[in-house]
Amino acid sequence: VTLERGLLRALERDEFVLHYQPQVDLASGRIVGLEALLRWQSPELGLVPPMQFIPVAEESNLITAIGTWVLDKACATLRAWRDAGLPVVPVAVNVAASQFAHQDLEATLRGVLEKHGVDPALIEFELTESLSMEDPEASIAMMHRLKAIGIAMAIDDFGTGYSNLSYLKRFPVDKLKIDQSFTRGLVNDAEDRSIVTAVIRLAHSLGLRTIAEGVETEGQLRLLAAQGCDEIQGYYFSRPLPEAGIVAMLRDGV
Ligand code: G
Ligand code: G
Ligand code: MN
Ligand code: NA
Repeated sequence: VTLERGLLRALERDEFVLHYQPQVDLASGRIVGLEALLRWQSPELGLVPPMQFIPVAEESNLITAIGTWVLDKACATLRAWRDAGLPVVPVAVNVAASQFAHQDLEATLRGVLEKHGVDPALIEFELTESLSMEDPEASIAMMHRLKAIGIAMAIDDFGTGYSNLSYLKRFPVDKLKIDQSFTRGLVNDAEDRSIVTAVIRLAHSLGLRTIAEGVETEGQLRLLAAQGCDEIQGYYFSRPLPEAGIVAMLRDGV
């Protein structure tokens, strides 16, 4: 079967799962968010990472249905955690370009939040710069409509797309995610360090929070803390984990 057919069946047979990676506040050391990361548990192929199927889903029109599944699952999980008395934190979901271009996204988001009775402030959308730049005016209008619902918004992989700063000023976003390619070079590459420093200053001067992705070492963490980066995400603290692992962390109040 083709991958596309497999993805359709995966939706029908409920073969997708969400893993969650903690986002940690550098000042308090506490988990202040989770990024939801999609995996496909295929009976034939095993655990398929998103890099192998998201592009296929984007090319077909399956990404909209998959994106809705992700949002629904994240909200259902947040509701279940709240009902279990766990201290919940906001969940960030990745939004694909074609999903974002879809006018139904606003209604889908409203519907899913209402269905599960989830506070909109507990959902964050991660958008890439390139997504936002495909049709900047339409993107800005959509961002404002989504913000009006009450969710948070972050620019993912910041610094790797078109960094059009005049648009960045107009995006109603809350957070910049420093791409892991810059984090990787922090300790040994003076230029990566300069870029990270500049991005943190830029973000703060625009009133935005910063999170560094792909933090793997204590050295990277120390440099980020010294530069005033707000949050970190990466293997240094935790890999993306299945729901049970995250529940244990939330319960222990990490
Ligand atoms: O989870 P991983 O570690 O492998 O993620 C790889 C890529 O897949 C990242 O660029 C991430 O943004 C993307 N990705 C993960 N989950 C989702 C999702 O639910 N929707 C979309 N559109 N992309 C996702
Ligand atoms: O593009 P996006 O930022 O949404 O995707 C995050 C990707 O980065 C996922 O594939 C996730 O598994 C991966 N990731 C998360 N933390 C680390 C890390 O510390 N090191 C590396 N190399 N990858 C990471
Ligand atoms: Mn992301
Ligand atoms: Na990223």
